[in-house]
Amino acid sequence: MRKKLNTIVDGTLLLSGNEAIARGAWESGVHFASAYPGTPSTEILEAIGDDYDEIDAQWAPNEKVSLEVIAGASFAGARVLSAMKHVGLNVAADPLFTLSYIGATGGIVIISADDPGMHSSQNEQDNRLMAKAAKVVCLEPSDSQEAKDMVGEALSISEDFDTPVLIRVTTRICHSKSIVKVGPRREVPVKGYVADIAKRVPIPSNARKMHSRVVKRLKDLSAWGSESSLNWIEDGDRSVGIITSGISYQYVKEVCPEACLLKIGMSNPLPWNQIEKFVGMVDKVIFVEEGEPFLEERVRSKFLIPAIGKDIISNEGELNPELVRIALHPGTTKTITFYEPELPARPPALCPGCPHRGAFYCLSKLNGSSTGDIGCYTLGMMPPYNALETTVCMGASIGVLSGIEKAVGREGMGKLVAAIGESTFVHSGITGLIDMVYNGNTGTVMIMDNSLTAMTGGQENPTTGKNLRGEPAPVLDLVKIVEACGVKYIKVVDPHDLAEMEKTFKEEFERDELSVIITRRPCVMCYRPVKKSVALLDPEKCIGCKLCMKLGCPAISWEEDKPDISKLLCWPNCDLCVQVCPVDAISKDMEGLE
Ligand SMILES: Cc1ncc(C[n+]2csc(CCOP(=O)(O)OP(=O)(O)O)c2C)c(N)n1
Repeated sequence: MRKKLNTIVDGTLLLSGNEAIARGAWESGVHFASAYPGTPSTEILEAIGDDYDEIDAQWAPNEKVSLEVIAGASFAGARVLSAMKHVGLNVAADPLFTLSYIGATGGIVIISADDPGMHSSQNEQDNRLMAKAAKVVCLEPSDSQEAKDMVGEALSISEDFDTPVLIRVTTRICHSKSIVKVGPRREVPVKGYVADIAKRVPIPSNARKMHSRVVKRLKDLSAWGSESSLNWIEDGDRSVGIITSGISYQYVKEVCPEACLLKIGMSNPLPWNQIEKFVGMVDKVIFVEEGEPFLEERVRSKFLIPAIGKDIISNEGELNPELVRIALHPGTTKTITFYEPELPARPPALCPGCPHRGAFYCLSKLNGSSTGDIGCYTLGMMPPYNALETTVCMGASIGVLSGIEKAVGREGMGKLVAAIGESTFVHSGITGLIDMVYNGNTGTVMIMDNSLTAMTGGQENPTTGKNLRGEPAPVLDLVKIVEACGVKYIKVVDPHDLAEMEKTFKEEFERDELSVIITRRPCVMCYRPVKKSVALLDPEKCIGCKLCMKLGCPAISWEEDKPDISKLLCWPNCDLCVQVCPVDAISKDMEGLE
């Protein structure tokens, strides 16, 4: 459990955007929240779980389910919040697009945490476009204060206009801290469930009416937005007017504090009357926006004005004040230099003692490999293993493996298995496995169960026996689930038992039927043994064969002609190097270090 929030000084708190969103949910009477972890959104639900007991909060197995459960709670008149990273909204897109038609009984706020610059994501995706496609309101905060306030605004809009509201934040907003004025919780009674078939069952005859209502809703919202304090004009030198939103607003303010600008807080639907007023005020418009030319394309398609945007600001990566300064004042020579310390390049690596290491070591030793998924084990792609060859999206490893088999047959597939973590398997791997059973595939799926959603920082999931708040929860039995999918050959193996792991792969490569290997050992970062036993090298016995280097363990480095094992990095309960050394030169000091 985290500590409770820092004490309020004069009614303020220093909060990250994520903590501010959690606070906003609490202050505005949210009753129920659900999320699936994903950077940079994860801390929103963690903060609710840690600090706000009045909100019933829970992890969902995936984002689609998260949105569906909050939809249900909204139908019953509760105020609700669902949070996810940008790619999570793709998973939740199916309910989102229809929920837009159905609307909200209790206010619905959905947080999409986008990741420009791909600090920890597989793509850059500007979910303002998703909001537009789904025809839902999109709000864009530019600091923690707005992030908090916009949750309350979003819930009111949602209830007043009968629509889900998306709050689109970005990594920089989620993780930076700024001062936030806070207030008490406002209790909002749950309205209660009242059946309304015409409103909530979009068979075509109902859905057509719903669609007309949505079109009108967008028009009404646009008119409302022009009067709302969500969007504002700051007057200045009118030879150039800047239209901006989100974090870009802060960069503009830093670089041109006196600029004439239009700050868009509601980017879907756009406040057209206000925009018309603004473009009429200025000689030329510059769009400063991170990501896609969302504001630019829409405004330019409506008003024939001299304007520039993406021709001077890239749609790749994150913006920063320096990039904005160069774009707005190209002639200036004074550059702000941030002295970045020169750090040695450090490729990502599985942690010392990581349970995934044994599996990838054996796979690569046998010249096998895997179609991969998204989790810590994606690092199986790195040398020295080179044992993971594809990653598409969460859950795709299994479908990709079966597709390869369909294309080139069992022979052509060779020693390829699907590698997927237990959280990802529950998220969206199960259906791929069912597809394999149903369609007669013969490959091997390896579920790498480290009893935690490790990559996002160690969240609980339905297999771990604990809920969001760390309280006991029923354990989803992976073996029984896999069995129930129709798989006959299932083996649970400790990936740190290298002999057994190798034997298991060999057996499954030979087997002409679908099988599942569950590699089971807890994540070392989250389940730390008390005693820290360390590996010791006997230099007299070492023959310099470098087999231990093949483990790719960060604790082992090569020094001239012998390995060096760092006592600091060497991990308790791991003896992989002891197992691979052919001459017993490595032993484990089980007495451990203090
Ligand atoms: C649709 C989607 N939601 C969330 C994420 C964030 N994310 C990346 S990996 C991962 C799960 C990792 O857990 P697990 O599969 O158990 O593997 P581990 O990291 O524990 O080895 C999550 C939630 C994502 N990339 N895509």
